[in-house]
Amino acid sequence: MKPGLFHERQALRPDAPGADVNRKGGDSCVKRLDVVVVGAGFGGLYAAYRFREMGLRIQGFEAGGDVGGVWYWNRYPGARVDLPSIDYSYSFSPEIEQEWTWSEQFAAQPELLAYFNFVATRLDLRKHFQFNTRVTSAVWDEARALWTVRTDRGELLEATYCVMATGPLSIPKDPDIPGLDRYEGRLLRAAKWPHEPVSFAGKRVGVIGTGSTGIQIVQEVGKQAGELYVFQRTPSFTMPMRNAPLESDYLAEVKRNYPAMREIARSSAVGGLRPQSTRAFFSVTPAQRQQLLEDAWKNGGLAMLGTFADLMSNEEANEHVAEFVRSKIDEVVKDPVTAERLKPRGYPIFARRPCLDSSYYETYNQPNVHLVDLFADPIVEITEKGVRTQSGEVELDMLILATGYDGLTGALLAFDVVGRDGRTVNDHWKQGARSYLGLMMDGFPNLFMTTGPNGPAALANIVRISEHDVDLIAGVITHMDKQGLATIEPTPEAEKEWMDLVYTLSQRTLLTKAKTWYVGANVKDKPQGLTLFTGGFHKYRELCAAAVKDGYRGFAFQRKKQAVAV
Ligand code: NA7
Repeated sequence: MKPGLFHERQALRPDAPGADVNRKGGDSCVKRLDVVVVGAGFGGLYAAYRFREMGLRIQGFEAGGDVGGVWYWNRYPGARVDLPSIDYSYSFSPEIEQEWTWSEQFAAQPELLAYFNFVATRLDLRKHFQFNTRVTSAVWDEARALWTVRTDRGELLEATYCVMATGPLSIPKDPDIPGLDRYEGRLLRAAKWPHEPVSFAGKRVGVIGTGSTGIQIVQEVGKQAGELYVFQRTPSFTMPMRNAPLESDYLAEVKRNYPAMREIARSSAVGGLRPQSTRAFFSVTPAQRQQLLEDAWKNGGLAMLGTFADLMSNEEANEHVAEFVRSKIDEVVKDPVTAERLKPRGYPIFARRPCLDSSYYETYNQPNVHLVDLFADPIVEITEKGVRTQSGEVELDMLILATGYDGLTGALLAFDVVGRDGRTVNDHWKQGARSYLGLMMDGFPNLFMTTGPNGPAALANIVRISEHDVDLIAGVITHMDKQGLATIEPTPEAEKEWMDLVYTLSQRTLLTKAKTWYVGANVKDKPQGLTLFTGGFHKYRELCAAAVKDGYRGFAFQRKKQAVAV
């Protein structure tokens, strides 16, 4: 690895950002850094690596006990990524690409966590993080142009830059159902799963939630539980994953071709290798359409999304595809009443994150698995013994919550982030999350987000977005150092223009037509609206690159002052 860009020069400068200083007063010792990184998932780990290679003094904080982000927490049975493993991995290190070998097309959580551990160990990244630590506040110090950061362990740090690599899905959400704290059986949360194995054998188990997480849990726990009760409110569309082991010949070819494959991924709308179509749904005959959908169903994964170009813009085309999936439910599920209840209706397919399964619908043919349709029979309360719906109480030994996340904005709103003039992110986002390029907010100098709201997060490969965002931030920091600049932030006009673009593009897609975490519909009192850039990852990259090339268009800088008081 190359020595860092700033390393030698700054190491000689005692007043350089990054030098430890002792300050007199209330806080006896304040650690002075260049960058505080929050989160040790894909974004945070890469940020630590990249900034260290630049010679920056960094400190990372992570609430979990180790690296991995969502894959550290989500240890529930059946947890698995829904993108091909070879796509869902870092591209920044050819060494890692060559040394790591994926075993399955869609890796399960233990393998994903092993990957994180491998990367962290191989690049010696753990030393930059303090684990089991939550940042509780980050406050901008206008006079000294730096962030003061506090943690729940009582630390106080000062840093020129803050990078919030907090991820779009890191604040799990309990259901708003009365009585949850009364339940005396074993309560399990998908997003905070125990580290030791959980046995369901002979147990009466309930699962609330049938998004990606609930579906993965149901098909796995259904095999083991004595009785499984699935409490379903909105049914999801799910398609066959068709997971398979990766053959060594194929892997060897992948390893030979990684650079080209990554370039294709970076140039695509989804930041991945999934083929996309330019064909409009009604441009081919009904028989051809049917054949294309059948082929995609057989191929598995998200192939269905790549069958036609207009599935997310043409409601009629979308409904045809939805009906195709409903017909598949009829083919698999033997009981017609259950089949009917499992069929999603009233929102476009793919407007909620499409789920991938291996035996979800088949699970309902098992005599021990019971679907509770909460539209017909809503939950009234959780009792000491189980779940009471309108029709009666279901007694349960274990209750699993797979009820989703306060997505995109939850993590940054969970602690106090205070920018210029005492303005908080809560204030700034009162009417909905705002940002410029999904990366920065007006009034919050030197504070960056990776995979932030109003970027393409959730709609494209999160690893590609994370790498892109960290590289861009690294470029900004290098530029500022060279130019002697102290602060960067977006102008209000640039932020407004970006938000107008995000809104205009969102009106062209059907993504706004379902009640999902994408639009904030799953969190009470959350401002509603699609805070995602729907123009595609390739366009997002182009727009970011153009802004940088154009002299950091849309950003305002301030020069370093002569003397900085300590
Ligand atoms: P999701 O997709 O947000 O799913 C959460 C599920 O929990 C969904 O079925 C909800 O039904 C259900 N839910 C939430 N609150 C309740 C209450 N009060 N009663 C009954 N059911 C409830 O989260 P996931 O964790 O599955 O997936 C998140 C992302 O991870 C996914 O998009 C992929 O990117 C991977 P509702 O829809 O609100 O009727």
